Amino acid sequence: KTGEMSGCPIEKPTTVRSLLGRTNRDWWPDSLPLEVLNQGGTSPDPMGHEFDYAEAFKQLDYHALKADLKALLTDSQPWWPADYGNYGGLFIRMAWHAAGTYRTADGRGGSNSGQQRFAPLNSWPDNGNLDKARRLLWPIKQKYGKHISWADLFILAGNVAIESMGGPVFGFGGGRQDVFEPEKDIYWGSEEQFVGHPDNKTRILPEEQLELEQPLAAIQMGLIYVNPEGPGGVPDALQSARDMKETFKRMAMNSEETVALTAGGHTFGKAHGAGDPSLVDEAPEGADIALQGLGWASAHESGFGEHTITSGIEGSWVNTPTEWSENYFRLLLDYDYELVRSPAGAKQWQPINQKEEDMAPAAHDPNKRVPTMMTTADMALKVDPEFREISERFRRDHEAFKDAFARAWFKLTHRDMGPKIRYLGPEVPEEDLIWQDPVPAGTMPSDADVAAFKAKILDAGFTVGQLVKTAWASASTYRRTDHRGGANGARIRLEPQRGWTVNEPDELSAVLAKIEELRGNLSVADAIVLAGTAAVEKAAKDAGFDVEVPFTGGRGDATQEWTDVESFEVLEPVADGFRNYLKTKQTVKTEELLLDRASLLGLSVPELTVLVGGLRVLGANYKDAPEGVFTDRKGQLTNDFFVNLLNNDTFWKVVDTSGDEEFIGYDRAGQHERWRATRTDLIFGSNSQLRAVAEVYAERGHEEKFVRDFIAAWTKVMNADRFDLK
Ligand code: HEB
Repeated sequence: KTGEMSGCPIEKPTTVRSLLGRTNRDWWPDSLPLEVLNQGGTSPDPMGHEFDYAEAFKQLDYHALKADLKALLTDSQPWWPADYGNYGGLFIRMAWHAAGTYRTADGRGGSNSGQQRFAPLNSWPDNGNLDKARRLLWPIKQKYGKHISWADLFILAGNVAIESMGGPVFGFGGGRQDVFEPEKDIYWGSEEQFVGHPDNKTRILPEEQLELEQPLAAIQMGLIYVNPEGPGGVPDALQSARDMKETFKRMAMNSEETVALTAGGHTFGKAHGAGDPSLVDEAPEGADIALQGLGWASAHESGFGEHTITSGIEGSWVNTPTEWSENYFRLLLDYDYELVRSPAGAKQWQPINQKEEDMAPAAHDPNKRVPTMMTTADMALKVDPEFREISERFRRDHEAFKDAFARAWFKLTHRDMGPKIRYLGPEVPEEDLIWQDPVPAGTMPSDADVAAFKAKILDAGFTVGQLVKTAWASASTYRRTDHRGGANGARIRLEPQRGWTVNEPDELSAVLAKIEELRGNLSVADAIVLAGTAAVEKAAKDAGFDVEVPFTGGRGDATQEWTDVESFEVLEPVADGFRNYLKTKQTVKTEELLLDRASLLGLSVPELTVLVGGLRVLGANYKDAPEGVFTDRKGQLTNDFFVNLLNNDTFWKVVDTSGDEEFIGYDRAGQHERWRATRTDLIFGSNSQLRAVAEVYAERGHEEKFVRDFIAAWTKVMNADRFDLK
């Protein structure tokens, strides 16, 4: 099942996997299959299409909400009593785990849609007892209703907790709109058991170099990042540092940010491992119906309060777990530590000969003092030379630590919200931050400027395909997962994008130079989109359709200085099926990579189909390759791709030399080569659902529908990042 194919004569990569890996249905086969109702275009979202969260948020009494959150922190509930009489630590951990699933490779995960409410995240071992944190918030969520989303509430609760305990806060931006179903498009890995399960196959040994599959950013299934007890449960702090660096990097954090976040976070709250972890029952998604969505019911004594079992590690990091302090680095660096076991049996580190005053109050008995602890991951901040240097600097310079923590926390919790224009509320920081990919505001060009440029660029000697390709290259970097990329800013003319292989750098720079020369008052970003749009319009006219292709100007031009080259590198496509481009063969099928790109662009099945068919006949292939160009009038916007693909007189054979990526279409007699194609072309005839849509576009009477649908999908992509438009 895991790809061991001994005895199998056909040589195939053993790691072929689907784009999605294991899904919720694999994990929880018995959960109610509500997706049967999400058919025929019905949505599980009760708020409906018209709901405008930004508008609803604007009517929120933000300060009243913050006051209610603050009051909740110390309003301990008998069914889940607060440690030290303060839920602050729990809420910070909830916010961090909501944001911490973000990964740079595909922009997925993160806090921006409230996914922690749904499987698998609601049941990840690492999210243990965060169901209680969310349930504690329910009365407040209920009170403010549509004016605050769960997604925003998770993060705001974390902010209020930090602030109310005296910690530094950089700001808050609202605007995370809730979804009402689990993400269907996210790959969480191929492991068949969660971390901690005896059959979890991932055994990362300390001496092994970490081989973490892309795009994952956690070491094992069910963890947010690393195993607190050390790699594979081995308490080796140096190797833990190695894993922390890799996983935090994949969430866009450097070493300084990693140290600041971990130390700042563990300045608050405690870990829970009061007893035998085998007494803890099912996670929420598989739990008893009477528990009403809560999980991890524990049969250890009372099951809560001083008896709580979460990670299995027991104790607080510092002697003052409900106020911001300098104690984390002091205790970490001043004491020597010995390896001990918690009452739950977890490996953790305890200060040797700890002074009474450095011990912490017991979480539910202020008169009792207990030793503090460090996890193996915390010990990494002391043992790893690079981390150590940062830790010592932060200890000497507390202001630097405060600033670094506040900024890193803000980045952690806002990294997947896209440009600053999407942030809402009175606490949005003024300062621009480079990871927000800032783009200066543009101005709306005049109709005359638009018309003049269109005429000039169409007359500049480029093919329709060249202009279309350039606009596509600029706009199609957009990903709705973290709202990065897109045509705004014209970053296609900056490093690193202008050098990406998929963009054919030499040809691109020639087209861009001409666009720059002719653009007049237009921004470069507008001119790039307009050049492609004008070319599409011309292609439609040449095919006999007198249609207008909408263009909305107003984009700005970003600068190289405000472009974080390294952080843009992850946006480089390894494949772009729309341009029939494949950098290197992946373990995932090439057509799945096309699907992934379409998903990042937020396209529907018909939009995906019409775009591919249209782009092929316009001549937008990478290097102008012949594959999929099923027409003898390239450059005209016709439905020829579909008509010829579905022609019963053509049969297809794989071209032996290239494995299964390239095909030749022959006439039935097998004599004459008619067309060349890739997998991303042929999938539209082979997959039954895509074929059904392709048929619509190939049907007589739908020639104009094809043109109109193509233009609509094209416009959607060109404007995908126009958050300034409504
Ligand atoms: Fe943490 C808690 C681990 C990072 C914040 N943590 C915790 C715990 C553990 C951990 C194990 C316990 C849990 C229980 O309850 O039992 N972390 C960890 C690791 C890491 C981390 C491994 C990586 C390195 N954190 C972090 C961060 C943050 C945090 C970054 C933020 C910023 N945590 C936290 C808090 C807490 C914790 C606040 C407490 C909670 C309570 O109190 O409840």
